[in-house]
Amino acid sequence: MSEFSEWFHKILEEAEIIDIRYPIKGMHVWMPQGFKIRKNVLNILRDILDEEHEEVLFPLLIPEDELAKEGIHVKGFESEVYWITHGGLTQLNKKLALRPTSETAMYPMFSLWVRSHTDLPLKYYQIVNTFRYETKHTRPLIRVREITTFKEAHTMHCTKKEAEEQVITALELYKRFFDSLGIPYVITRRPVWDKFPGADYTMAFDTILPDGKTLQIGTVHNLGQTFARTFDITYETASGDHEYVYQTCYGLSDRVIASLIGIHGDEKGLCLPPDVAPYQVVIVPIIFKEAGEEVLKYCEDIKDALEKRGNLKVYLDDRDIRAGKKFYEWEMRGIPVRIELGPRDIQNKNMVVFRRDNLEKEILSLGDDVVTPVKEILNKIKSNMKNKAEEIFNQNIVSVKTVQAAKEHIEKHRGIVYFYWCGEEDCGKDLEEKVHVDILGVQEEYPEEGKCINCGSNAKYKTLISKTY
Ligand code: A5A
Ligand code: MG
Ligand code: ZN
Repeated sequence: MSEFSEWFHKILEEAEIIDIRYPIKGMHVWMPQGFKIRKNVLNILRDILDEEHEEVLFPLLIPEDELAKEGIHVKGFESEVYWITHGGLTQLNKKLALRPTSETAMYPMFSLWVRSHTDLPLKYYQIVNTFRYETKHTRPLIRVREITTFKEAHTMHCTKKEAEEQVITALELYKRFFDSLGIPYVITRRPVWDKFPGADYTMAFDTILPDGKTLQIGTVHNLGQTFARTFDITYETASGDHEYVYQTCYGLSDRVIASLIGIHGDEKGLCLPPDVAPYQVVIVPIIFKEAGEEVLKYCEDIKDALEKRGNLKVYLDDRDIRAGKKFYEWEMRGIPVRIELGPRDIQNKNMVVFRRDNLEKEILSLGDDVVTPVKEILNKIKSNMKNKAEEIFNQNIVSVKTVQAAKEHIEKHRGIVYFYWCGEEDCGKDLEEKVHVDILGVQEEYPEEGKCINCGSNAKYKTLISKTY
């Protein structure tokens, strides 16, 4: 196990994010702290999506014949599908698949729903669990067999152009989402051999985890008319003709939470952006026998103000254990701000504010307005965390001029390496083998008279490679 993977497992357990001891490989239990983080992340996501999508909920099970209809799609997923064969003692005459993703559950219904061009565009999403019998090494939140938090959006449009524009829109929505979590990313178009089964093309977001390997954290697919033809999703145009719709779909998963934890965490444990932390503030009263009640009263007033006027989530930790133990626990759990308050602070009309992100203490004056300065600190934490993550991320993206240099850099430093490439599949796969990496994808940027780093023919794309999860 790598150092990061050890840290990751330890923190998932100690911070009570998930319990991985559930007796099915790749399937885990969300614990209360983890569940709170997940809920807060989903709130942000729903707020963004609800601006232009509607949320729906489809059944978990997909009939065998529907799943099999789209040939390329089913080929891509056949080795990963879980099957239900029995209802009680009765063998089903039609097997039922646990959805690995919901195209083949949704699109037969879309075919019933879409009638006229006036119905379009339609933009739906659902957040559900999906099942994939992954054969690669499973890892909590990163590669699971029950993806417990699968957000999939599905859109339909009249024209090819509109679908292409929706891809751009989806990328913008995801950028906003990742930005708000301080998760840095690169966006590339996946090579043809790595696109979503059935898609015309796939755009992907990748981030870098602390061990230098990249993690795909979101994908946006332009499906063209492939599924529309298979599932007969047509609309009537203004002139009365019947046309197939153009479709897109885009998805996110538990990996968002994995990267949130991995990217912001440190040797003390979790470090959570204020917007998704279970509590933004924890108050620890420093109690000595004589002054206990007065200190607690002050703490409760602060909690009240922060909650009612500040609309913050606050935990007053008045447990009868050593303050040092509380500090350790809340630091490990990544709570952004800790307020410490004892008799001496009250005397001096001060309170101590500890920032989890930079481990620094500030003294705030007690009395007048505690809400504004605490909110300011939370904002600083948010932007500091984002900047820090981006700085490290950018340091881990470098350009190279030769295959040998790519190989040496990746071996030594991991991260993302980029160069110019011809775009040919044979050359690309040869490159992947030589450098022991994956081609993440390409960006539309041409060198004036550049040559492919590998085969020497004309270069077409800026191309990013890395060791991937
Ligand atoms: N229907 C489309 C959106 C779809 O299924 N796309 S996808 O296959 O690319 O999955 C969407 C996202 O789910 C991926 O970008 C990846 O971030 C995540 N994902 C895929 N398999 C996963 C797994 N086994 N565990 C955790 N996350 C996974
Ligand atoms: Mg897969
Ligand atoms: Zn080439």
